[in-house]
Amino acid sequence: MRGRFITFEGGEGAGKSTQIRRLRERLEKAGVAVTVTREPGGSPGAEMIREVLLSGKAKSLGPRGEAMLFAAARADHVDATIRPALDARSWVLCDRYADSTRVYQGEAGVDGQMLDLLELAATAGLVPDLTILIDIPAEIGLKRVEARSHNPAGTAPDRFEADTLAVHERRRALFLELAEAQPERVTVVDGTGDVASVEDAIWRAVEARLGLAGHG
Ligand code: Z5A
Repeated sequence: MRGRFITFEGGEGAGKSTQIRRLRERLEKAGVAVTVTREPGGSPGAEMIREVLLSGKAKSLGPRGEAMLFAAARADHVDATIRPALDARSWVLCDRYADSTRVYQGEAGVDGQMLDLLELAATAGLVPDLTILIDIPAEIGLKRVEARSHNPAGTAPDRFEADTLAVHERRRALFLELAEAQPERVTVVDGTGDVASVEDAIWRAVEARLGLAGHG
């Protein structure tokens, strides 16, 4: 049996990376093999494209050009990392996937038909079994990212974090619209609670939606 494919979505500082680490630990304790990966990136070719995108070097290509680069990175990631892991019966936990292109590049003006074409080209039909949307007000997420950037181990804001609060709020609304349109795939988890309570909500969603029987 093939592994399960779970993606995490949400705005900056929503807690995706934190919760992926926690879910990985819980799944491994339950005897499930887990592969953690991220977008843009997750394979050697896609990590090269990540650097170009997040540094802002590709901004001059415009939203459509950036969308194409995200799609090129995703195609390599799907082929080199995600499909082989699923075929090896590993559960794949992926920090962002195609919904992020819909929201970020869609908000920036790339039209729906173009996004459909790019998604098909990049994923060749690989759709997540479950998408966890961690929802928080943009202001809270940005404060978390800001606090992290003051930490000596933290990172400076990237090309997309630097956008205005209004842009971040529109992205949040688009993520919620997407979840409402596809409730069978996307579950919304309130990300404003403490790390442990968000972790529990995600675990309940994974148990309810995917179950664990037959794995491990
Ligand atoms: N992008 C795009 O435009 N199109 C696409 O197709 C794709 C991506 C795939 C990737 O950035 C950027 O690319 C992204 C969208 C765009 N825009 N930005 N920026 P990234 O991979 O570098 O970053 P990110 O995905 O936005 O993740 P993030 O900002 O690092 O956030 P996170 O992973 O959701 O959060 P975290 O690292 O787990 O937590 C952030 C901080 O909050 C950290 O200090 C935690 O300790 C703290 N935290 C976490 N949870 C909590 C709770 N519950 N309470 C309090 N504090 C918490």
